[in-house]
Amino acid sequence: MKRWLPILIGLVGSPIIAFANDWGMGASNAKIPPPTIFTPVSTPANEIDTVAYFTITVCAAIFVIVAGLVVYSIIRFREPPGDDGREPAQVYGSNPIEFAWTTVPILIVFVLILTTARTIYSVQAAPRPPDSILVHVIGHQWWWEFRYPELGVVTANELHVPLSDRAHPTPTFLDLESADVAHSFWVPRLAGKTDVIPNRKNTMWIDPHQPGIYLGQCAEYCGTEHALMLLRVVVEPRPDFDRWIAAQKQRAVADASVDHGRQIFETTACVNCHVVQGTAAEGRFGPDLTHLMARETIGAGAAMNTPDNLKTWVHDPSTIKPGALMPAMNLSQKDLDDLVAYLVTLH
Ligand code: HEC
Ligand SMILES: [Cu+2]
Repeated sequence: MKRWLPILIGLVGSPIIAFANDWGMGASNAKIPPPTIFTPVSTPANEIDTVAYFTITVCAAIFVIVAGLVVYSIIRFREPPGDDGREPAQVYGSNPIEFAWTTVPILIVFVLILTTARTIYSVQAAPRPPDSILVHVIGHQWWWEFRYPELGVVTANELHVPLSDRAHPTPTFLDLESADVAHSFWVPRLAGKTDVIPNRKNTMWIDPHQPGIYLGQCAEYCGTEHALMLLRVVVEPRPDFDRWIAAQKQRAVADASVDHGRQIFETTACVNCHVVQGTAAEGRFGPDLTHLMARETIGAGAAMNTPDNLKTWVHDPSTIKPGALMPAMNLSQKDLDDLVAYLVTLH
């Protein structure tokens, strides 16, 4: 039993870890299909799906042949009753056998390399068409910043992109950069992982064929809250996407009933780390809050965006996301209530 234990833990443990990552962590994702590479809805993910199935098929065939030969040999060449126990004649240095078991694996590996290389090339070489969307993705510990330089919009953690019609593709091209350490941008149903490396610009693209919400996650260990550096991509038909862009471009309108909360926001350290367009808040260390309420989650998918969770978050982010790089703000209960009353007006 002892010898089997590590193997058993590996076999049972790795799927559990994978599932926990997909479904267990962060805000409730019950309605969103789990992220897997086997249900692709975008060309780069489709290509990966094809290579993955091809590789699995080749490996499965090798497994069946090798395991079959082993089982056959065990049964066929058992020691017969009354055997004298002497070794049978041994064969050394058979050139045909040596040749066969060297060339066949080399050929198989070569085919796998060529198929993979062709896929990588066809995905990476795709030119950027003129009517595509451009987004700068900036990885931060532990959240994602999304900037649309051609549309004048900045948001966080929930990337909105238009549906890409196969007849008239409107893909989204992503430039990926890091504000601190290495991260990796991964939305399994849309494309492969792309590393996000300090002082380097990597690129990738997606052309989602189906509207919906697609879950993603940072895929490169980047510190304490790596596991809660989630993201979602909201794919919507072009008119909805245009409406979202128009709404994001609007500036905050002062609502007199939440003046006190707004005052607290503007006179507290919040302004050093957050932007609210149209106010004194111009900090870029944390997510842009101009349209905070347009997001379903806070803390990069750590919790749903409800007034209660906002209160808990602003009071002490580490109760929701231990180690998050926003300090506990230690406001009085009244100030906290008023501040959150202001935040929930940021549509
Ligand atoms: C030292 C910088 C800093 C200060 C000061 C700060 N924050 Fe933050 N804030 C952050 C960072 C960083 C995050 C992202 C944390 C994460 O997701 O890991 C964040 C996240 C948030 C979020 C969640 C946004 C989202 O979309 O996920 C809200 C809301 C927020 N802060 C409000 C406030 C308010 C209100 C104040 C002032 C009372 C404040 N913050 C002060 C750095 C700061
Ligand atoms: Cu990470």
